[in-house]
Amino acid sequence: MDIKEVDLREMASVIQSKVVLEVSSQVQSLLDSLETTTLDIAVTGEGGAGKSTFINAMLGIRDDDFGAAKTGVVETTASPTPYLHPHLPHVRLWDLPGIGTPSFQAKKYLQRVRFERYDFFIIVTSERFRENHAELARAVAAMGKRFYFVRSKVDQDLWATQQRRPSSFQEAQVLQEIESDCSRQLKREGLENPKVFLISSFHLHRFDFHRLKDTLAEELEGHKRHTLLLSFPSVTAAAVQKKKSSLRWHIWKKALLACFISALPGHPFYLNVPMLMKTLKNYQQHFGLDDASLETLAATVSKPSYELKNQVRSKFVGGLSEEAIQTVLRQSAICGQVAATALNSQFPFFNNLVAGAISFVAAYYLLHTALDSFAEDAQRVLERAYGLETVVQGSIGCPSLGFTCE
Ligand SMILES: Nc1nc2c(ncn2[C@@H]2O[C@H](COP(=O)(O)OP(=O)(O)OP(=O)(O)O)[C@@H](O)[C@H]2O)c(=O)[nH]1
Ligand SMILES: [Mg+2]
Repeated sequence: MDIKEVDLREMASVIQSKVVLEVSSQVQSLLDSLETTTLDIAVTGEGGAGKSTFINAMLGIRDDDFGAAKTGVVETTASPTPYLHPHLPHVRLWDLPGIGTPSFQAKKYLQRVRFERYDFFIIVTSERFRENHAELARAVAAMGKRFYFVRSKVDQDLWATQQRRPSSFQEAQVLQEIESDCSRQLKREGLENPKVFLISSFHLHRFDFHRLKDTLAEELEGHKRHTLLLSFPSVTAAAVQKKKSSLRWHIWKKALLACFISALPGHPFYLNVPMLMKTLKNYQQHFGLDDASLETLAATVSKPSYELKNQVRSKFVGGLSEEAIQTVLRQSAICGQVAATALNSQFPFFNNLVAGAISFVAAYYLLHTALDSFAEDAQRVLERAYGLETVVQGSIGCPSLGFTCE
């Protein structure tokens, strides 16, 4: 594995002729700003539309987990309530009060829920979009924020339609009808090109969830995009790859920092292993390979959790000891001798830090190898969990209700 050209270029622009301490603090603050980037997502709609269930599904937690949004309750949330992402405390999904009353006034509503704190709004309905939804969307846009429409519970629609017309039932056609109907309603209310996503919170890997995630990521910038890609569950193979690419982008910073810290006066001349261990643990969580995430996924797809856990084969999973990491680092350093030499020739800066440079290469290789193996595991887990359903459309199972909508 070579050190990527793009990484070398970015490193060069940070390092230039600076001294170790300056570079180290610049890289640290780059990473800090990445890790503390906030993402505040407002989820709104009428009472019972499925807002809280959608929030829990996006956070990858079960309705009865600690910290989950309450679902299926009669009374609607009275004031905006934040739900924190289990691994990314700066990501919050806000359950907003319902918008269903006839006297609804969008501007007042937005003032009351403090619209300015949200990055964007998701407007949910489980039926048709109505005047209130359109009015809210217009007011959101007038305040300089983006909005997206989610038509929830489409699994229910499919099932109901199949019961009504079993002989002519075609899933793709029903989905198309729902989508056209939603768009037509919103256009009638004066919204041009509304973005509507069909979702089932019980089957996030189906329908439009991946498209919603891609659209949101495209329309966010820089750190927020990275945060969004990490925070949403990866329910398709393509989503796993996007998450991997987004994490890969920052590996050189982690590796450089680990090597700089170890090269600073007073530090023994080896890598900052605890920092690397923490990074590996974070990767594992981002790919949903930690125990809690695997248990949740197993419960969602009604499979025994050991079936999913058996798909996790990376040697980096499950708290590697410092010693084990050191061994891997030593192996990586040997593999990376050639790259280390190349690195020294590009950055004369490293000449005085030969051991540091080798450490950099070792850390860089370690993180790349770990990321690749986590992504492979995540892909295997998805395949075992959803089978061929990792393709986006098709038949849906409704295990909790004891029937199959095929
Ligand atoms: N079949 C199906 N049912 C869903 C889906 N999403 C939510 N539900 C069900 O719809 C009911 C209401 O869901 P909630 O998430 O509590 O709805 P809400 O919008 O938060 O409701 P309020 O807080 O009362 O406004 C619950 O019984 C959910 O299980 C879905 O995607 N498919
Ligand atoms: Mg609710």
